[in-house]
Amino acid sequence: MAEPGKSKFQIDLRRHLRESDVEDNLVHLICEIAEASKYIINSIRTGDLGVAGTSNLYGEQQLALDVLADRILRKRLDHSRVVANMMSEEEDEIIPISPDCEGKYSVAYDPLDGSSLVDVNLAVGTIISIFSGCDLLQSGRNQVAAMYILYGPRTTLVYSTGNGVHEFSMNHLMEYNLVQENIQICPQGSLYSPGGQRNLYTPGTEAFVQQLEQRGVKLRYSGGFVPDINQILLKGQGIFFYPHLQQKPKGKLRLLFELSPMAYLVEQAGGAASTGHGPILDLVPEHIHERAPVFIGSKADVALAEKFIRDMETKQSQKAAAG
Ligand code: AFP
Repeated sequence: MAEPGKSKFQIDLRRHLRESDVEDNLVHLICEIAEASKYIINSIRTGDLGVAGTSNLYGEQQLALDVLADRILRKRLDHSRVVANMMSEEEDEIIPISPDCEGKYSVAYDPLDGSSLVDVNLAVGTIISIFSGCDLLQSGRNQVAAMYILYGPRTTLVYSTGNGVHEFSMNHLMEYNLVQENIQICPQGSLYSPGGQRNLYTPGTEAFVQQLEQRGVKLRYSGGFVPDINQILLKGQGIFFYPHLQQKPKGKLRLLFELSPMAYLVEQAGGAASTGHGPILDLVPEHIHERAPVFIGSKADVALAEKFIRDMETKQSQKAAAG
């Protein structure tokens, strides 16, 4: 990718997209989102950490930063001229921008995932899922791109348009320059990120975690989906899970805004993303705020989680049948 004698690290985001033959309107859209992140960074660094006095559809109190980040992204997408529909985790309904779908894209986004971590100075991120045309209620396998921006000690951007996963870092001029291309995840890892409450795990998940611990796998969990997934991508190994819990069969994370885009990126990097029973990307959302359980990361670890869950469910149904 880099010209002879020119370090690939001087390749900025727009050039990388163009040299990867990404369609012009999609190049423009991804670069507009990257531009918006510069204003979101500023709001994180200097913004009001208080509450906005409103709550989202989930009844979760919206922080001023949630609302601010949402407004920044909405304005950019609205004025981009290439968006047909958009949907924010912070909003109740799909926001129509243009009735003309031809050559346009629809975007589902979580403007500031993990925002409650900002006031304890932990890393947070923006998650983006992009479909071609007007329809957002599609299987995640139909995404044409997914990306996230991670606001941590460094601000980094990771994207895929279906030809590998590539990481960029923001420099002192607030430009995103290429750090690495074609990130790959090994089949088995040595770290795990267990979300939710362990005492509410179902027997299959509990048995899977005990096996990880017996194998000496290390626990690494920040409480932020973006940094926790970024860790697995950049270390090239590991598994994150926010499983189905007793009385919460769907877990916590949202399919459209969080799971589908991250599953797209992780599968592009050679990993896997499952509900515990099958691929996340095969799910077709019935409504925009659908949740799903998730096991995502190193392929063999995800397959092992599915096996523990399947075997335990078989045992339980046999026990029930035997009365
Ligand atoms: P918020 O966006 O409400 O802070 O939640 C963040 C999140 O959706 C995701 O980023 C984390 O992986 C998950 O919640 C952590 O949930 P627990 O705090 O229940 O472990």
